[in-house]
Amino acid sequence: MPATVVIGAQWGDEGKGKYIDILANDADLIVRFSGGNNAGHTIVHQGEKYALHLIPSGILRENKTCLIANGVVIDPKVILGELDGLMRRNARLATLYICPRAHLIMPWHRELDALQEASRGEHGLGTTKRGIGPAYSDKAERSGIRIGDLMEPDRFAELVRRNLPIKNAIIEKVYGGKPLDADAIIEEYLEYGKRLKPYVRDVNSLIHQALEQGKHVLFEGAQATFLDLDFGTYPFVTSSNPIAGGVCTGAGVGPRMITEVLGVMKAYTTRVGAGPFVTEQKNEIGDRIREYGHEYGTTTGRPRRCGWLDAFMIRHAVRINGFTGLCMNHLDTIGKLDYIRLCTGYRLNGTLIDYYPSSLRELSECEPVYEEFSGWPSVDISGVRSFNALPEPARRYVRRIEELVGVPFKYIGVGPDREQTIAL
Ligand code: 2SA
Ligand code: MG
Repeated sequence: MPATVVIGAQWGDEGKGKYIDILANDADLIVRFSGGNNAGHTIVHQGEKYALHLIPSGILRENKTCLIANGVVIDPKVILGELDGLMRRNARLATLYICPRAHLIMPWHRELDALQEASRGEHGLGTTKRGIGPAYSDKAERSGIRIGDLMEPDRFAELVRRNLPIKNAIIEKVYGGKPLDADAIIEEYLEYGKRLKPYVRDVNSLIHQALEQGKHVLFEGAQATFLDLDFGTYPFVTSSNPIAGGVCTGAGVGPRMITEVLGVMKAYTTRVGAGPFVTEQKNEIGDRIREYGHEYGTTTGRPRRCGWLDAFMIRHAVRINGFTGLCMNHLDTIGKLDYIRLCTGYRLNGTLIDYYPSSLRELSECEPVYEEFSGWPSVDISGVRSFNALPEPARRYVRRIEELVGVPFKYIGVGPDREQTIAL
């Protein structure tokens, strides 16, 4: 019963979509288990581009089943918009099911996300303002509203009427915002509920049955290890557990059922939003990585922060997720530099440390220890399809990373296309 998990090993935007797409070929079920529409992937299918945030990447494969499990927070307007977009283009779709246990993103969550973020001023987290944090807060606080509640109109209306006065008090009195109207929300959401009804099914039992029948289940990670609520650079994190363990709680799968955990990383490091970044290069090196790697946000176009690869950080991700293999993108990009640095460890007050600091102050005081490699700026590797055909400096860089993090590479990306991949 193969169950494969794909996880971001850094701060997101590692290019998980490419490997999920490759692996979806052999999967029967493709499952989202954490996050919400703060994730994003573009799929190119028969020359057409589709931008999706909530629906799993396998949706354009007719004979597959795509599942949105309990750990995801769902903005019904967004998911229906994605479905409409797909249907308008007459795409043949996979079967899609949504878990009744998944929590809803309500209009007050979006409102509060924006108000909270604005009130933080220079201490802002740089959230995506999609209501992700407030929706997970309500889930933990036990005042959340679930997809299953939306299937029972009376119950849903009652929950909105019970919740909204409290949320409106906060919106108005704490943040000076405009209160929301319960009737309008109930009407709007019940309409979404009607349209979502055919998709709602007990997703957890579908996953269990598939695994029992020996089918292949692919768990599609969103966000990344260092954005994890517990293990990321708190508070500059998202409000869910996008690590491998998140599959257990986010999809109801026991740890022993997971057979493979793949970590996706880039040959350097990037980060969007605020927070510490030990190997950041706020200089010409960072600018060149950004230009060569087109490191600008897909939705907002904002430039990403860029720096050297941090193998100490990846080693931490290996431990937390129990990676069985790694996939690395942008080996072509980093080789365009004349020299490459690789961070092998952190020095704090002059001493090498053997743990990833939980304190942001400690993290900001850490000095990266680097090893230097030569690049291969005169060799274009974008057409290379076998490891042995890579130039010697590229092979040396790859092998050293494996040695430092203790996990072998399974795939290496040498260009954006699915075909521009070396399988090891
Ligand atoms: P939020 O909106 O509450 O989750 O924001 C909290 C912080 O988390 C960051 N964040 C992200 N950073 C990078 N990539 C993200 N998502 C996609 C991915 C990106 C994409 O999964 O790869 O490909 O479209 C993501 N989601 C949240 C955010 O910047 C805040 O710092
Ligand atoms: Mg992404």
